[in-house]
Amino acid sequence: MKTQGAIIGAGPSGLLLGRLLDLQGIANIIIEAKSPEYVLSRIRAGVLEQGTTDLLRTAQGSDRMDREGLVHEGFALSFAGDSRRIDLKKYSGGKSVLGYGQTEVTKDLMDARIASGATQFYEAEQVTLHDIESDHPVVRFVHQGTQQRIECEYIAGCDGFHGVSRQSIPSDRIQLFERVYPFGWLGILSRTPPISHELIYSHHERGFALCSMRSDNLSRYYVQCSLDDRVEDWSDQRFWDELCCRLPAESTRQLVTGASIEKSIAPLRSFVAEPMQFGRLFLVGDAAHIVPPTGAKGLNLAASDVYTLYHLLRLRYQDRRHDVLAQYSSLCLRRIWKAERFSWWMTSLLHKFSDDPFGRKIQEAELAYYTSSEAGLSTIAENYVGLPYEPIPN
Ligand code: RFL
Ligand code: PHB
Repeated sequence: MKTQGAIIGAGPSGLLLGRLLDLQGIANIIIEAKSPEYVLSRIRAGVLEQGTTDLLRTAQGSDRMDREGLVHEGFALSFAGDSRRIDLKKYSGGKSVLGYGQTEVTKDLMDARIASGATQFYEAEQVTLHDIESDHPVVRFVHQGTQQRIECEYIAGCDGFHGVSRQSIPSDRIQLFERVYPFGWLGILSRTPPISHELIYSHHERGFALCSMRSDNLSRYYVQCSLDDRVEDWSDQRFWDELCCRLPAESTRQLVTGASIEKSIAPLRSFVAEPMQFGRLFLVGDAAHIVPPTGAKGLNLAASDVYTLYHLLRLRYQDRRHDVLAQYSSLCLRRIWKAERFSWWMTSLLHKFSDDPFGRKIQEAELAYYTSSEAGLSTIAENYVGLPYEPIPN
C-alpha cells in the first residue's frame, strides 16, 4: 500500500489530523493498536479551549459538540474553606472554554472517518517504523493475521505516551524532560446532576479535589490519591465521603451521590521530548508531551500540534513548500512549554505534597494573592482558556 501520510494512533490527535488532511485531499491511512470500543472506553479530558473547538469545526466534526457542549465562562478555586470564582470571560478578553468529553470528540471524529470511507486499521499488531530518515518511510504491522506494509511520505506519530513512534527515534537524537508527581488522581463518573454548573478545583489539607461534568445528568469527580492505592480500595461510599470532606461546606449541600459507572486511577506526570521530529516522523500530542491534568491542557495541546502539522502539510502539498516542515518542532514547543509551566503551577498550587505546614501556608498565600489581584486573575484566565497559537509561516 502507498499513501502520503501514515498516522499511527486513532486517539483524538490521529483522528483529527486524518480528518483535516482528508478534507484537503491529502491521502492518509490510520493504524491503531486497539479496537474502536476500547478507544472509546477511556474516560479522559473534559475541557476544550476555543482553539480546539475552532479546529474541530474546521474538521466538520462539530455539530454535536456545538449542540451538547456546555459553555463555561468561569470556574471556582476553593481553599482554606473559601471559594473564589475565576471569571474567565472577564479576565481573558471575552473567551470561555467548552465542557465536552474526549470520548465524544473521538466518537464524532470516528463517525466522520467511517462516513468518508478513508482507510484505517484497528487492532493492528507489531507496528514498526522503518527508513524514517529516507524520503519513503515504511510502516509495517500485522492485521488479522496478515503482514501489512505501507510506504508513505510522512509519518505522524499520534500514538500517545506509550506508543512506538517516539521509541523509534534513536536515543542520542532526542532529549527527554520529565517530572513525576508523588500522587495520582482517582476519578469517577456517575449518572448524577453535577454539584455546580461550573468546575470546582479545591485545595484541602487532605488533598486536592475536582468537580467536573459531562452533561446535566453526568458528573465527573476526582480526588488526589496515593500512588499505592488501587481502585478496589475505593468503594463508592469512601469516594463520596472523601470528596465531601475536601469541598467547601456550602457546595456539599448540592452534592448528589450515586453509583459510579467508571472508576480509575491516573498517575500525574510532566514530560516533553525534544525535538518532536526525526527525519520524516513527526510526534503529535501525548507521544511528545504529557501534562498533569490539573490545567486541562493535554488534549488541547494535542489539538494545537495537529493545527501546526496540518497547516505545514498543506503548505508542503498545496504550495510545494518543502522547507516549512523543518519548523514543526520549534513552532510547537514554544506553546507546549508555556502549557507545561501552567499545568505544573496549577498542580503545585492545589495538591498536598507533604505534611509540611509551612508549604501549605505558602500555597494558601499564593492562592490568596493570585485570586485577589487583577494581574493574577488575568494570568490564570488567559492560560486556562489557552494561549494563542503560534502563527504559521507563509
Ligand atoms: P491518546 O489519546 O493516548 O491516543 C493514542 C492512541 O494511539 C494508540 N496506540 C497505538 N497505535 C498503533 N500502534 C501503537 N504501537 C500504538 N500505541 C498506542 C492508542 O491505543 C491510542 O488510541 O493520545 P492523543 O491522541 O495524543 O490524545 C491526548 C489526550 O488523550 C490527552 O492529552 C488528554 O486525555 C489529557 N487529559 C486532558 N486534556 C485536556 O485537554 N483537558 C482535560 O480536561 C484533560 N483531562 C486528561 C484529563 C487525561 C487524563 N488521564 C487519564 C491521563 C483527565 C485525565 C484523568
Ligand atoms: C474532566 O472533566 O475530566 C476534567 C476537567 C478539568 C480538568 C481535568 C479533567 O482540569
